[in-house]
Amino acid sequence: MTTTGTLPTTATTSIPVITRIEDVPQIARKIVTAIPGPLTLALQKDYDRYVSPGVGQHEPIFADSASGATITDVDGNRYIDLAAGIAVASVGNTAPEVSTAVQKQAAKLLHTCFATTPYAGYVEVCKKLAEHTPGDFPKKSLLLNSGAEAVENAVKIARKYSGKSAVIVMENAFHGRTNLTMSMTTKANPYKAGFGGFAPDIYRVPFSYPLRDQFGADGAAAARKAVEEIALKVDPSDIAAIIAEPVQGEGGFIVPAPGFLEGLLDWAHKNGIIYISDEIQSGFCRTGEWFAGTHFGIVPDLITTAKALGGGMPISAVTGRAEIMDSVQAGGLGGTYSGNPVSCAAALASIDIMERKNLPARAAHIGELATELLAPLAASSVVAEVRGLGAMIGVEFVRPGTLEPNGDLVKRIMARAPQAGLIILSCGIYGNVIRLLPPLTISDAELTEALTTLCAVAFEEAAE
Ligand code: PLZ
Repeated sequence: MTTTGTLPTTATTSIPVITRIEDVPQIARKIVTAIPGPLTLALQKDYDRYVSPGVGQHEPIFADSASGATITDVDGNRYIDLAAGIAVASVGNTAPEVSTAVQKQAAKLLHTCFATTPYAGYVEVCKKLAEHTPGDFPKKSLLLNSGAEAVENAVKIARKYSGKSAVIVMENAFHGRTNLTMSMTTKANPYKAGFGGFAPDIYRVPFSYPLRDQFGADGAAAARKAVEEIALKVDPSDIAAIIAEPVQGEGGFIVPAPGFLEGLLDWAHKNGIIYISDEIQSGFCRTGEWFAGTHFGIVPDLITTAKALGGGMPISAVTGRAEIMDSVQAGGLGGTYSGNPVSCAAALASIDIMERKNLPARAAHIGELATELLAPLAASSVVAEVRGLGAMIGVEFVRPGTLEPNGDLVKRIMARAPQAGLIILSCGIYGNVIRLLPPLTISDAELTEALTTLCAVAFEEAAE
């Protein structure tokens, strides 16, 4: 049985909506115990005793296995994965080609430290990065382990090349949890509270936020304002780099208005400033292009990547103009484990899947289907906006009929999602955005089941 939505809507047409979770048939999902289940509860006891609470825990679930677009917990409950381990499992969870490549590599060569004894996999990943990242000029790469490390190194390289130190970051940015990248991140809680002193020489200016800023769709005007603020805060001749996520991730899945990034990049280049694009979350096919900046015609000088690159194994990269990358002295960059052979094998297998399955096109399709499926939510008075590029989709919740952020509702939806068989994430400076990052290999049927369920969860929670 389906029930028609009863919430006040801002749209004039009424879309038939399933508003009860139990009315959505479980096909890909399979919830067989109370959530959390008995084995989960037993594990939770040890977790509480032995794991640092600083890590945080979004869901009362312990994963046992994962395949494609589903994750199965230790109690045998199966969830549709709309998080992909924060945009990592873009080629699918435990993709067989990635697992096989990892197993083969693990049996052959686990580690040498690339700087000590190089191996082919690292070089091949750098070649693929040069091919797929934007820009028709010679490019070189440096491989690392995490996103934060990539951002740290991009800043180091920009400083070395330019001989300057100031770094411009965006309001709502997230760049990582190390001292420098935490300092570059906006949100105090949970990322910065109590963790100072922070790194110096970082200046923050507004990012385009079409829903909330005064410039709306006029990205060029938003860029002029940002540039004006930069020049007030620091002399342009002291700036090494400007760094921005082309679509902000943790900050709220914010897609800047057309003209904003272009304006920033143009100003950077006119002032001899290196432009760094942080594509750690938005990169590798997620938005319907290999890299999100391409939607805006952005060709950065340096680009940071991680997450989907490794298909589930830890690896990240800084890729950039050869001239800039060549400015660093030997031994100034890297690390013991950076570009580990097994991670490189995983990255090569992942990139191969992205190429063969044309995952940018798949991401674009997911975006279109998701927009249709989320239309009932978009029309509801508790949602200000459903936005995104390709398969990077945010739903921003507000108090009915206002723009006042509704983080409480998002918390309730998040708490309910596991019982409904969904793995989802929130984001946003006010914690009021549900973000959807499904594996790009998710089937139309799985996506339909997941988003119909999500709408039902949101409607049930909003009606309370
Ligand atoms: N830059 C744009 O999205 C990681 C982390 C969320 P690491 N984002 C998800 C969390 O709770 O820690 C991220 C990102 C962008 C940098 C990073 C940092 O990447 O691999 O987590 O270090």
